[in-house]
Amino acid sequence: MKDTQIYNLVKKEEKRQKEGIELIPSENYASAHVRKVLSSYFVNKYSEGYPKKRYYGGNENVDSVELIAIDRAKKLFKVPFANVQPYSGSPANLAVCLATCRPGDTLMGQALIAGGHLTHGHVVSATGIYYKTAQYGLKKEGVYKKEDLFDYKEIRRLALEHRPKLIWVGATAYPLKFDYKKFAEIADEVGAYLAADIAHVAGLIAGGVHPSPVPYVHIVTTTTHKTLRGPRGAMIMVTAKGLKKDPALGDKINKAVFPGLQGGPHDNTTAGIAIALYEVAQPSFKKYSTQIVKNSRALADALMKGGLKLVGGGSENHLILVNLTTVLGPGAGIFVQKALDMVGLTMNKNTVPDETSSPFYPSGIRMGTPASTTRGMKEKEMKFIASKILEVIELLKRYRLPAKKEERKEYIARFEKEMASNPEVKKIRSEVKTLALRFPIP
Ligand code: DSN
Repeated sequence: MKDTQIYNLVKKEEKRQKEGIELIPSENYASAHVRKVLSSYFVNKYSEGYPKKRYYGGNENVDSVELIAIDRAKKLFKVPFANVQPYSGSPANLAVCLATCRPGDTLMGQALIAGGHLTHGHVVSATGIYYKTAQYGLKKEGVYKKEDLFDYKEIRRLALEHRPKLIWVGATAYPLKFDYKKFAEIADEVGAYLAADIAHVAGLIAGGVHPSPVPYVHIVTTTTHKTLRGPRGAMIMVTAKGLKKDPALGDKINKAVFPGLQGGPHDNTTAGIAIALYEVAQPSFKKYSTQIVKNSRALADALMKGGLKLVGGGSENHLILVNLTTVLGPGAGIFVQKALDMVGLTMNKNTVPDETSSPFYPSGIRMGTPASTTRGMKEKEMKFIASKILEVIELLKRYRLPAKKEERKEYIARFEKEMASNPEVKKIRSEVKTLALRFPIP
């Protein structure tokens, strides 16, 4: 029996990934070993509980796998406690809230519109529904300069006013390094737990090219599939500072993950996490993470030379956030995302800190270099990619997002039709494909 419908889609997705260049900064290619273990016999097992304390039998091999994954996480990030069971980043963050706050307590995080994550207390997330939240943004002025974009005076003022139990530091769209010490000073002053969500930069931290929050924060969460190049999953770690503040914090995290929030862990994913952490600990990963940052800087520099305005005045990590307003008007992210998709350059539309449009029609695009660097691309290829992005943007200069909402759907459909038959788009598509095929995916 063969389900040809799904099989054909798998083949199509393989072709899409091979022939295009992935620039979404939160995506990457897991190694062949990681992908293989995801379809191993561990996929069949139930193992609620924790190693040596399971509810069902037959878990002797699962226990060993999970203990190895925990041990590797602890060694890699230099922490005394790790839980590797969260299904992904959002449940991991909710588990942290569950472990540290009671429903109705206040937590604080970076606003989504300013580059933060939904699970740091946005109103539509469970973290903003079951908890009161205070959200901080970036500085009002100077966010296009290469200097720390946080307004610590304002964050401190908010913390003193709202007295949160938990403060989040970490973002999904922030192109510079974090100063975790400054956040710790504020959290310590108000007696809050400080949790660093390092999902985007975990691989850079492990590779030594981004500062580690571990000396300053109590809790660290990360997904395992972004710069860590593992399977889709997550980890929650507690630092020595966290255990000093609350010796039961590890137990509270464990209880929040299971039985608080989840059922049986995905043991095949746990095995994939263990393999990914082994790969991250190899010397070649340091070279990889160093190259991610070099590539991001090269791509950012070439885009700025081409006249684009970048949040943070460039990139210090793996990520670039472009404000398109000056070249294409407000709300132009959708045109750029769609047109670049057509030429095989995948990235996402994103809000910018001084957004004048809306989250669905934002004025920015977000891109990054983890996936292309995994394929072996270097600065030369980044310059080429930047030149193709600039060529596509040039083609878009005659389009503007209609101010009237009811006109947008039709306008965008016409734009897509015109782009699809544009010979220049076809030419760029073929150039991108030629480059992509020179750099195989794992
Ligand atoms: N979806 C992830 C990202 O793209 O940054 C965050 O959850």
